[in-house]
Amino acid sequence: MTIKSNNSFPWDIPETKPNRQLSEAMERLYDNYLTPRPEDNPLFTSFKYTKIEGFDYNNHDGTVSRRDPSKIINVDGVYYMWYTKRDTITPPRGAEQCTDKIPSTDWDLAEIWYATSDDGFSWQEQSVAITRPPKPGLGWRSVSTPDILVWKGKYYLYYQAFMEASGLKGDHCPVTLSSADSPDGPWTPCNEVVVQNGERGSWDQYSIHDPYPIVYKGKIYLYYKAAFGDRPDYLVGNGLAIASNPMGPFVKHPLNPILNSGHETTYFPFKDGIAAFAIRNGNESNTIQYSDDGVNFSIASVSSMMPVASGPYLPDAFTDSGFSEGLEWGLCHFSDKKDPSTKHSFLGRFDCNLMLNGGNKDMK
Ligand code: AAL
Repeated sequence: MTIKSNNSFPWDIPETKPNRQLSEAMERLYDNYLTPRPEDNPLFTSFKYTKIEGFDYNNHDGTVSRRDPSKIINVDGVYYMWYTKRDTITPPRGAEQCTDKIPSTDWDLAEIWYATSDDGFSWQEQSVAITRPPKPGLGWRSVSTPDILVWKGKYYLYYQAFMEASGLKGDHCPVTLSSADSPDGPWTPCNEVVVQNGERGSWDQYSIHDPYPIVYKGKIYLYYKAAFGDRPDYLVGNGLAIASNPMGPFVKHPLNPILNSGHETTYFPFKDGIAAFAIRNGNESNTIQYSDDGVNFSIASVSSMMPVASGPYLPDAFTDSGFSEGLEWGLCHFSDKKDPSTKHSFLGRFDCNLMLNGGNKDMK
């Protein structure tokens, strides 16, 4: 007798294990056969990448960089996105050779700019949104890696505020914010640290990177990345800090780190929980994870070629609707090997199928 597996396998499998020796693969199949196949798994997807139009990418000498795009929002039919832009007299030359004009890293001596689009494929760079304040202002050396929060009709940009050249001691920085009444600005800096580095000896003592706010359970859930030790490519983790208003106080979750892997942060409301990309670093890199409480994540699927430093378009990132369908596209880092001018820019749009009822998940 065979039973219809609920995984719509192309073939039925016997209800009970045959009483003969099985290969390890067939043992695993029986042990996990209720686990959905990737193609049927709502939190599995592959990714497709498309070069975006509109930015001037003739930057063969690395003096200009665009990177670390924010989440994308849509206001009155226009898509908005903020990102790190560096435009310096030389390419990055490392901590030993950097000066007040020569950057140490790709995100040193940077500002935060924004761009708009009608279709998500062709973008128009608008202007600078956040400039560096004069020394010793917060972020005087560099402001980078922004993300957006829309809260009670106002707009908030959270970003890394460097008080020294990245790389001098490490990639050390806290997070601050600027606010505006319109996505086109003008932006007013709060001139305070809103997510503090951890105390001495804590996992997030050196850097609070990639601030990523969404609204969940009536509060602001701000996810971030930090590195155990002081090298950003060392053992990294993601943390969570929760606040009742954009200026904080942001209270770090006692279970931090809440992801044991992952570099830049990408989280999205999914069903009544929160899903996450773990990319680039760690034992669980290249996984898509899910939590039903925004804190305790487990691996939902293993993927590949995941978007690096992605800024997804999430229509319900701030609606706190209690039930979300998922994610379909966004922007990310994407260098075209054939085109050296893309080395310091994100040119990529990613498309995926992380929609709850999105059908076959294997992007053709
Ligand atoms: C990015 C992010 C943070 C780091 C650097 C710029 O990919 O992880 O922003 O500081 O790299």
